[in-house]
Amino acid sequence: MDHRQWTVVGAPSSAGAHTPGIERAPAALRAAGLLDRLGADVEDAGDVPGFRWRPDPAYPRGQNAGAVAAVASAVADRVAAALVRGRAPLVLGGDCTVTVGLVAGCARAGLSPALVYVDGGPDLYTPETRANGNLDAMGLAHMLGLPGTLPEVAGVGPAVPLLSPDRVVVYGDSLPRGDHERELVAELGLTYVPADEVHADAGAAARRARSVAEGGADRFVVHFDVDVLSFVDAPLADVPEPFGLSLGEAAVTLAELVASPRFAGLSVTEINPDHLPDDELLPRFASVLAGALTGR
Ligand SMILES: [Mn+2]
Repeated sequence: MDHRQWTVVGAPSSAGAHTPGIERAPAALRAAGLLDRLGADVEDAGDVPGFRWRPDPAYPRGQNAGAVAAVASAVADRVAAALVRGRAPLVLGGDCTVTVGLVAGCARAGLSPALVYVDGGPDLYTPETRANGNLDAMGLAHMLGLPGTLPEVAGVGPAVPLLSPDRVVVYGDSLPRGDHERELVAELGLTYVPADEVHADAGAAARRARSVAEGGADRFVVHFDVDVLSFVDAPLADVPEPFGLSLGEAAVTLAELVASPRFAGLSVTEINPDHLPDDELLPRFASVLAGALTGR
């Protein structure tokens, strides 16, 4: 896997979050040594213009939608430029809506990718179902073009919707039965690999996700929200989740997905540097992540 040529794109934006903080993650990941660990041929495409969260009283149910769309569009440009040069984009968020940019960038490069959505929740809310109005809980809903989603965010790519349900794998959450998003996953017919399946055998769970993604499209991308991790084990996320995967389970998952010849790119989202308990966790995370991405 050392042959994979990564192009890092920073997206320092918390536009879709509840509060500021995660816009500082790309700089923190660079300072933690992530790029040095990504092989000899890593390239840094720099940061897109960022946005620090602020309240959006003009549209409380879909806050900062214009900024979310602008950031995603700028990410899409740099992702497309990397893909057409045969490189693998690694998008450093930023909030989860940067993945709209990853998928839209694939579309701008002429691909119709599948998406493996590794996240503590599948981000299937819409402005109608999310009172907080934080768009980072609505990214996948916008890529699927669900009713009630905002045209400026759903329309970042050349195609609307960007994704069809048969090209989506929802991976790693611990949502209880009866949960709104979990019911939507079933209703939409998305492939579902819950946390329990990963705990039982992370390699097997990842192989199932990979095989569905490989069968769904010529290429696929991966979204990795660190809130899929158990917050007590790895307190990185903007929004703490009590249940979750271990860092080791996430690493096994990412390594399996990135090893696929159909893998096209990855986003890493929702790291809040203010939540780090010490100076050790982020370098350790960067090392584990880079190991998974380079097959080491
Ligand atoms: Mn998320």
